[in-house]
Amino acid sequence: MDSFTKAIKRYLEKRFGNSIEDASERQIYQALMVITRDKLAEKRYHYINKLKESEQKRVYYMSMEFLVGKTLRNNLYNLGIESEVKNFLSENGFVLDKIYDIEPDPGLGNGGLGRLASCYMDALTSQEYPITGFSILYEFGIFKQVISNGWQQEFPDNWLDLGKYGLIYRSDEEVEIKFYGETKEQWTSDGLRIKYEDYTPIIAEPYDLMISGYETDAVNVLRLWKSKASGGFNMRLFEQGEYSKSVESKAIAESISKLLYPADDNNKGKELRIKQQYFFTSASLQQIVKMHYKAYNTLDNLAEKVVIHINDTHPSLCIPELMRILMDEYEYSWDKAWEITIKTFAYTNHTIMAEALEKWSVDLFRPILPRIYTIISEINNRFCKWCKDIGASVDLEEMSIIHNDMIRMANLCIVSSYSVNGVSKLHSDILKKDTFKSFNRIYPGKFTNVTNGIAHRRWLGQANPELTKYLNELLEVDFIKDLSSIENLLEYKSDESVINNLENIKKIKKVQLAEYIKKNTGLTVDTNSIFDVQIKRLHEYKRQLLNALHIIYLYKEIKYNALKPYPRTFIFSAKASSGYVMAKNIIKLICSISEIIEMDPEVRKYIKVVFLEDYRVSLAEKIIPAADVSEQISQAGKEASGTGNMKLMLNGALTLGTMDGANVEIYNAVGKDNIFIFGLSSEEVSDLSERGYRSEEFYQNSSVIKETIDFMRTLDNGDSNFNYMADYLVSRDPYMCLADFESYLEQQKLIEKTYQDRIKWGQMSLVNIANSGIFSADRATSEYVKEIWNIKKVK
Ligand code: GL9
Repeated sequence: MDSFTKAIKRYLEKRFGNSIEDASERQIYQALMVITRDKLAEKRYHYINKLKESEQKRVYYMSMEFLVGKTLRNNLYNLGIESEVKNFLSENGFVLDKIYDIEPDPGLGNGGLGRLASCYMDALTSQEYPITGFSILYEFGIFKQVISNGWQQEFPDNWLDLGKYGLIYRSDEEVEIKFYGETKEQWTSDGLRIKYEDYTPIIAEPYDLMISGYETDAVNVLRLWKSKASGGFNMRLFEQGEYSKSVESKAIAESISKLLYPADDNNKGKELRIKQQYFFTSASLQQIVKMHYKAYNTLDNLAEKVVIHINDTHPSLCIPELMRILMDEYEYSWDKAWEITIKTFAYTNHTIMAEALEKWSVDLFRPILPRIYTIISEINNRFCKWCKDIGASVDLEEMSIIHNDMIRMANLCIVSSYSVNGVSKLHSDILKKDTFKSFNRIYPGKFTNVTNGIAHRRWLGQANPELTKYLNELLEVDFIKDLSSIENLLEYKSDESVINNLENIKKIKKVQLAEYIKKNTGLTVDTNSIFDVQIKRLHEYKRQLLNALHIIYLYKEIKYNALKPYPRTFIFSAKASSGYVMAKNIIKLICSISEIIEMDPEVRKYIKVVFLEDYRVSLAEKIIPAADVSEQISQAGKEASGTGNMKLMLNGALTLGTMDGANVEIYNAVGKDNIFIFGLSSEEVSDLSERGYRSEEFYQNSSVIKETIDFMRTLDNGDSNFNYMADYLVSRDPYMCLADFESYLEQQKLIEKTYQDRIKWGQMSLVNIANSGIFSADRATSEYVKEIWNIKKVK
């Protein structure tokens, strides 16, 4: 620790010519980032040597998205030096929390899928498993959201400005990626060779982010690739006076890693996205293979020493890329290369939403990646032939990789991986029984489940230090090390003083959030009210609209039926994909409701609506500990798992949810008396849509629905979209909000009643915290380790 503070002082002197007394907060920030990074790099040196010596198997986790969250606090916490650094800074007149605020929140992901990848990196590192993450160094992460007159606006997020201090540039490990051009077969004295001609080379530059673990010697790495033109700019054009053309190719090359696609559960086949996918998978695969060859002098044992995990289909070009490298660069035959490939890859599916299952048109794909296309096509030919040979009565319409001139990436992943898993029990069952049923028939045992998990060290330990400290003293077990031990809390279920203490901590977190709300929206919220929270991407299937409809119902009842409900604060935070018009309309609707209520003194005594802009990891860390109610109200069958549901439960919020994704497992963990469940089941949803869902019938047949929607129309003032949204609900309602409305309402009433029984609510909350152990990312990753990857800790 002494050496750490000395290093801070030295850095300030050398870098800025400043003593700590004269330093600015910005300088302190930079010093802390750099010194922490270098300390981790030094630790990694010892760790990596042990790893190399042991020659053990490693995992490479491929993901287009890693939503890492702020790194500084996490690293100081994990290194166990947070409180010393805090004291040292405060002795010198600085507040560590203010330094933390300077760090940008790296938004290298859209939502759950990206955050899951980061939770897994953290958990695996804490458990000392050898894992390396690979992704793209996006210059601009997910956009910054600003709400203006209720409408979302997007602004660029230039996170590298201040975020770069956490990265280590490894110029020694650059690689070249080939796009376009042609490949020719050429007979040489060694046999048939593939020759690449007229291709466009792009350079991938590696930047490493150190991933620390809790109380461990392990330090893993997230490697992020940045694109660069090969050889600067075109000198020939430059000399001819074509200055702008000479830099054009450079600009195109560098656009590959320019920005994160802000699409959530929706993947349009865009040229730049194919390039991003191939860019980072090719760079990563080239590096993996090279390192392996250097260590073992052969690639024959690749599958024994390496697992490549594909996080959704976005990195699926890893598969043909490995085939290409093995055949074209290391002279393996097709059969031998294929044998290695299908033992190396494992694939996780994260969604069954049709619009999210990636497909590429052959016409778009082939010119950009001609050799890769040939390989995919050959994989498909052989697969289709194999299906016919085994004589299975199989459905090639469903299974063929290339179908109607589209390449279906999930099919490629299933055919080429030894393991395919879903992310909750329900989701994995749907994959087997429905989405991929034919595959499940021909590949018995290939499909498995690993229910998602969360990094409790961040989502409890760091986000809620008050609760952590209290539980530590009470339970006398190290639940931060092993979350399953948190179940000891159950012993205190009948202890009123414990219930009271938990309630007091919740209150502290609500007061903190109320301050943030005041500062950021100007709204004053009542910290005695129920904090009812829905925070996640804005998507119709997640049904923020159902939540909004309930608020409109309450408004009507307060205004016209003298209802005096227990006070409630409805808190929303969500980004909408920039091209998703309906999602933006739902944000507008929520903001309009908020405004109308705020103008009405009669109503705002009871209910308030807060929309917090720019949802991101660091904002989630503020909202989650303060939540009483966790809204997990997706249409059943649509949310593959959800992970916010787990974070909220861990912090003592009670779930109001449908039987969807991991809600089902939360229900099983806490029992029916400690959760509020409503709505159609996923089978009922399927049946109803097969029979033909007509929302208008629900509108006509239910007086409460009719009255609520009719009332909604009266709120329209021309600038708002109440009429438009009312029409949408009555005429379309694709995710069946109206079908579930009455049962949702019933559970909302039950919540209101239960909340007023403070002991009962406190006990339910306690039971939720105590049963959250199974949702730790340590549990989830241990399942990957044992059931899928078969790797060992680095000793
Ligand atoms: C998602 C699912 O929709 C979630 O239900 C799931 O919890 C996560 C992690 O498995 O994956 N799939 C997906 O495409 N997204 C998910 O959140 N979307 C984003 O990450 C934006």
